[in-house]
Amino acid sequence: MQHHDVIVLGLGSMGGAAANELAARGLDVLGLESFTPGHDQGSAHGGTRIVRQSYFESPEYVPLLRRAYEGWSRLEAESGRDLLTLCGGIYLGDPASPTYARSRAAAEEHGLDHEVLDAAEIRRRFPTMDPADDAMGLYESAAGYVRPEETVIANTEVAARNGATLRFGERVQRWSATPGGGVEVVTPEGTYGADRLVVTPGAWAPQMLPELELPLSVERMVFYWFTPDTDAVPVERWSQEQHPVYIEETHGNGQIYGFPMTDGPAGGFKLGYFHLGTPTDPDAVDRVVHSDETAEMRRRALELFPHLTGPVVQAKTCLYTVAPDEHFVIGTHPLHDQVAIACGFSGHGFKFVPVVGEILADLTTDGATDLPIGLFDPRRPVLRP
Ligand code: PYC
Repeated sequence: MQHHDVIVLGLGSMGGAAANELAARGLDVLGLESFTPGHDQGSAHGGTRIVRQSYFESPEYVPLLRRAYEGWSRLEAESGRDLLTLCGGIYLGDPASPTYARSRAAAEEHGLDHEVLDAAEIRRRFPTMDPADDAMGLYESAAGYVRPEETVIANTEVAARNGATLRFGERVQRWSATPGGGVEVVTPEGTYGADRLVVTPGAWAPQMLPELELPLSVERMVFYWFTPDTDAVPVERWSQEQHPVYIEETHGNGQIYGFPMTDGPAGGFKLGYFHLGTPTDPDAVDRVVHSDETAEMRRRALELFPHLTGPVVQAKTCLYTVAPDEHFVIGTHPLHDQVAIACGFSGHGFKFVPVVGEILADLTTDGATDLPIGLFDPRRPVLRP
């Protein structure tokens, strides 16, 4: 049986980053992945993911975001790939909405560069948008987007260059802790041994960590690319040179998010609901986007973007793995010290990819990390069965 220092189970966004970081630290890494690098069956596809720092989910994420931004620059340099674009971001809604109010609180608490805009100023700066008269926006220039497929490919390429053995198209059937304190992993191709294991299963977390009975909800989400009316608002006002990423909710109308046109007019203007997914089985997802879903998305999008009236260019499904408190699940496995786990990213994890790689490498090599991960404790009460 082959034996490695560490096996990484799942080479998507977080597993790819962990494999990269562990290989860079000189460990003998085996990575196992069911699909191909940059595949579209999980949670790391669709061309763009938001990066932002004024974090309404909790100000506790901000130090990790600062660290992640350093990691994004490092990964770009190591891989030679263009991953991160800072086109600015705005989080808007009625004054009491968490999207606006908590983003502002996080920015103020951490001294992040930001501007507060009222509805008239939002309309003047971003004429694609027609927010409610009482809306307020928190604008930050240090926001934008990253390229998810390219990121996964970048991490796996750099990991392989640093000596990691990466096996794609090989689905893990089961893993177990061995009496000697190591682990064994079984796939249809063989059985592999290692001193340590990193479990980064994405939407397959309930299958790969059944012993923890984590109350995670795997959800089908949809994102859409619509064509704007560029006679009403000129094309350059929709493009990433002049348009920020955005998240909006006003008087409980359902939080939406999206991006400027990042790939020219033919690529469309991408948006989706942040939440409101439907529970699914990751191996039996309805990948068809139905006309009633598209009509509902259009209805909601028009509330903020009255000129988003052209045809749908594309629509795609994607998976979220949602924890009850929507905070990540990262730490040492509660039953096995030699196993580190990361899952439950609840639809907002991608921007953290480089720092999650570091955390998982710390947990693997030292059994602990100096990075602040208390919020993500796999033993926290809300995760208990
Ligand atoms: O993390 O900013 C985010 C995000 C928006 C929609 C889904 N995730």
